[in-house]
Amino acid sequence: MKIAIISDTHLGFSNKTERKEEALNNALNAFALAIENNAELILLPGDIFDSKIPLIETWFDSFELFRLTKNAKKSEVRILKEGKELFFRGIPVIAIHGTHELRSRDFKNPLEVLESAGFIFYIHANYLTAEKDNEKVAVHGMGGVPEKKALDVLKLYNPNPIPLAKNFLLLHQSIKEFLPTQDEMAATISISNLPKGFDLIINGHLHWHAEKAFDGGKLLMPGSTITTQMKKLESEKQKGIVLIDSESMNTFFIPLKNQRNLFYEKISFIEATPAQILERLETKIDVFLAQNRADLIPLIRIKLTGTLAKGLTQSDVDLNKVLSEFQGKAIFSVNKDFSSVEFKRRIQELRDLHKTKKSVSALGIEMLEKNLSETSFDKNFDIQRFFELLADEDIDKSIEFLLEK
Ligand SMILES: [Mn+2]
Repeated sequence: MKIAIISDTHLGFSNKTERKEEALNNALNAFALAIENNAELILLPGDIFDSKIPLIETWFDSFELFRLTKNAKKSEVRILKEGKELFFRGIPVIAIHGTHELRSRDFKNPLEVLESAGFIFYIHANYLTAEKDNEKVAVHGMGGVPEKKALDVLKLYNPNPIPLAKNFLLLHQSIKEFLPTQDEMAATISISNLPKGFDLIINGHLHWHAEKAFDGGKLLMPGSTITTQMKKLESEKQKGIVLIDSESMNTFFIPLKNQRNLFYEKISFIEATPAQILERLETKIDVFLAQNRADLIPLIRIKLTGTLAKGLTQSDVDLNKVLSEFQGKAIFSVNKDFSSVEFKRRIQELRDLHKTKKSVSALGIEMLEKNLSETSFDKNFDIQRFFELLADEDIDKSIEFLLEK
């Protein structure tokens, strides 16, 4: 049986921006690839929609998308639930909801609506079987739940592979090993928590393509069909669909045609001036634009970090000067996160203060000395005398002394 897996199409994503057509276009491309490659069953591990209450326009898009499968040549696969055959037209689609479509039990989620319209089979904490000739594939699934509760829900669901079939499990959660930070809010499920005995565990949610064999199973993340968060990992991998031959269990990744490129770069500076920063930024953007091979303008994400030259703050770096030059040539996400030298030095001074047992006035003179060394006052300036005048609160005389210099 030829099975196509398409994840995280996020219909309705960015629907107020210039990217408003991208989610549908990429999803149409993905479904067309599945049909071209003779998929007999399509699996969707969540986040078909970007929102749990899609706009009418997004519903309209989704109907256009699912008409592709409905009007395709009738698949020879039979879909059964508890031994009873279910009706469908064209190619059957089995889906779980993602975290974007999660609604409480009192409300219908968008996948239940799609199912009611005859476009998909929706599963949550149950399974369906797909059968053809002597082959049987059981598709189990657990829709996306808040990460904090994910491990508990998975344990409660406790899916069991059924005998004499290939067993697939659809999930839509974070998995600790794929995240950069160990955070309870971000993930509770580890690879070791994944149920055993499944031929393939298919996880949506994480938007980059990855496959990993583990003790007792194999994990497949098809990745999304659209870049939503401009993550570094996503800039290194293409968007596409995964095809599986359930007999051999071989998987093939097929990239989407004409997908938008994402370029990602982190640039750090040391005591930089705004001019230096803007020049580097401009050069980098030029390099990225030259690398773009797609017909669509690329996404460019640049993170600027490090320290600024003395006396400067973040607001002195005006990125708009450069970004407006490139208007219409890319979609930018550029952010600056500079810490000032000034702040770092103060912290260092406080640390030093802790270590030494110098008198307050000795420290005061040192600090004044340091500050003055960064100004145009010459070396002959009598710091000691100036400090004592200040310490004596003799402001008039202090100013007089400064003006003399
Ligand atoms: Mn998603």
